[in-house]
Amino acid sequence: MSSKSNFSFIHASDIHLGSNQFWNIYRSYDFIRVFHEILDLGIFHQVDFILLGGDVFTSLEVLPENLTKIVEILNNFKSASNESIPLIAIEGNHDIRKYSRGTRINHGQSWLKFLASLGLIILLDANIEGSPEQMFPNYDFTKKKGGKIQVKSAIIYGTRYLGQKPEVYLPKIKDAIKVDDGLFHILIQHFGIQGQMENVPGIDFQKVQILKDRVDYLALGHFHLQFTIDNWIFNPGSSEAACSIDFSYKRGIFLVNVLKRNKYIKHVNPIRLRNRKSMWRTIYFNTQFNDKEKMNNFIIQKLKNLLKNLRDDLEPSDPKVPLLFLLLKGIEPAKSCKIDEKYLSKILTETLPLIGVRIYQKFKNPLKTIDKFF
Ligand SMILES: [Mn+2]
Repeated sequence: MSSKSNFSFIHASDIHLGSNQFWNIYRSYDFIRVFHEILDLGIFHQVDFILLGGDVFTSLEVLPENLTKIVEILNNFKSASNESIPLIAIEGNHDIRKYSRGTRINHGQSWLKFLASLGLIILLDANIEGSPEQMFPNYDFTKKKGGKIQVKSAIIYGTRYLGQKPEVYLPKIKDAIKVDDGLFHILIQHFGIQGQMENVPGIDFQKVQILKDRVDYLALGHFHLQFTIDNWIFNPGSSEAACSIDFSYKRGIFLVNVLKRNKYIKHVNPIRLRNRKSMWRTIYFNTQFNDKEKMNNFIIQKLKNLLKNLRDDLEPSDPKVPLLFLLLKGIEPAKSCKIDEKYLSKILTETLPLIGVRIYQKFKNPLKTIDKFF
């Protein structure tokens, strides 16, 4: 068995680099740290390549300090791996998204193109409107462009995010993928499958199945919840919790080993990443507060007690230092005692071994209840 026909790779997605989640400095670094961890895992497992299924960046707006760190990490990875582990990416909807207006702009810019121009990643994209023969040109290392690349006996095809109706392109993609070349076919796409996440639209599985005889491993990104279908479709989920709900999802990366016997056999192992710890706590107000200081002290004392087992000897950059989601329930404080979430979160973070506090107010207003009654 020649080693050329066996290979391994990591499949990650939805890294959301550049996120300034909750305007928290430690959170913004968490996304970069986890990306670093993925690259380290690539070196540790000596994989042949790493796939990034889109949403590598959270938006076009990235602070210079963060981009500097990302480029530094990629340069270090390049030398630590002796330039032997290509990072192969596609653009997701977030990579081309302008955060401040929340709308997509179609100027074709992305930080992934910038990283590709520096030779730090391989960015795949297809001539989606071209004929099947023109659709996936081989990656050109001088132009830093192309739709497919071969690594060992794997051939990786990729396109950018295809919009809300990617299924219209699937028959064309199928026709463009070569049959019977003896290679293991990977297709990277940024879309979800209908039914894998509640209330989130995706493509109908039946429509994706036309790719089945051309693609051995469909590498997806987009849905932040991890899923696999029929040992054929793989979605690792977001690598850090990119929004509040993500904290509750199963997420991570896949480490894939492919062996060539008379056909290809793949072993896909999910790996969990060292994510930021988070916790939910609830405090009930049994009386109506009308003194702000008393109320704040009540919350602090309650939390000190609820969190007394937390370690206070860790640096906040350590992901074991938690982010707290605080739910306030019970009797709504008096109008004069309105909760200043920003201030309260600040004093709680200064007092307790936490990196930040998100406050949710779910009070019952006794007066309103009576009003309704009459
Ligand atoms: Mn995403």
